[in-house]
Amino acid sequence: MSERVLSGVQPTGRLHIGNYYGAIRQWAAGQESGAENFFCIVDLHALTVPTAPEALRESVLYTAAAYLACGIDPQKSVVFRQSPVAEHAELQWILGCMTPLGWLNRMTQFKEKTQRDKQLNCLGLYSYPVLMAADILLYHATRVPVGEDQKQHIELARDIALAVNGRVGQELFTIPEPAVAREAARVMSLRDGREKMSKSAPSDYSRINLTDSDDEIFFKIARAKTDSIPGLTYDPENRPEVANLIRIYAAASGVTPSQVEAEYEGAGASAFKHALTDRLVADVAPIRDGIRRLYDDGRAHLLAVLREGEGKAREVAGRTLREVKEAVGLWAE
Ligand code: AQP
Repeated sequence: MSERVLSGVQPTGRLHIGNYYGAIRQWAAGQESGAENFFCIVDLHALTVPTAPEALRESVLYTAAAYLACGIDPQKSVVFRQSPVAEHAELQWILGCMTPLGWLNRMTQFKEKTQRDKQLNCLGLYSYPVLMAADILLYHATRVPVGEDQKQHIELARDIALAVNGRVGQELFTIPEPAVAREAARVMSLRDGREKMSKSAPSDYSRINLTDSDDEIFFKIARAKTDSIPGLTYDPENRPEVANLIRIYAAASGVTPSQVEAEYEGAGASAFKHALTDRLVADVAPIRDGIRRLYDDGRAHLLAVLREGEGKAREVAGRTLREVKEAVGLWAE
């Protein structure tokens, strides 16, 4: 079978440069590789945190606009919502019955999210990685391009696939490989270099959104936390905020952190921040304009793209689910 790529974003708010450099930019570039591509808007996952119904529906459309504005081409990739393809939820149940609790107890994202917000203690958040395994295994994905924070979940999907294959005595599921972007594997907050840049962080100054204006990007980078050590040195351990800015610059320019360090060694923090702002504006401005155009004027077009994608996704997912039901002893028809 040819290579098949699957990935997704939770429609939980405005996308930021971590989502772009860490995940979506890889998806767009990979469209030319000859692989089959499935890009999902994982709206069932978004229900794991409290969300107003109208805001969630809007966020789904906004995320679809962002995918297209970032270069995902519906002629080359299947773009779809998770919830209309009911096979995701159905396979999740079957996989959940075969996933030891100990495996889920190791998941760091659940621990981090529930520690940060004590209200978040629902079963859905706990079993989130099993739904994610279903998302991936339904499509026999060979490669899953994600940020580093999701790598542990892909490893769990691999473990579940191997365990189920062993249990039913056949190669029911393809074993997926994670693909993590190098410099942008983990883009950190602009306020705290030890925290991941995140859509749901309370301060908008912690992230660069894909819809930020040029002025907002300028002010956010100008106010981004650094330290009092003179000069620009790449030292992630002792200078996490400066190292983060260097890595963002490297990701935006396609160079390594040491090349950035060499280029700006003698420059002051403000000259480096100006150069970084220019790089970010060059990447974000066309995406921002595309999102605005598609989201404001193209809602019918976005829904048509999603519905067409859902038709294609259902064909593949339906076939896999029938095979799984057969293998585990359920009536497949
Ligand atoms: N800071 C990041 N650096 C690199 N990659 C990142 N990703 C997310 N944040 C960063 C990658 O983007 C894809 C979509 O992520 P998601 O929205 O489904 O969920 P998330 O990982 O939980 O992202 P956020 O922004 O932190 O969202 P909230 O605040 O809603 O939880 C994934 O491939 C992810 O790795």
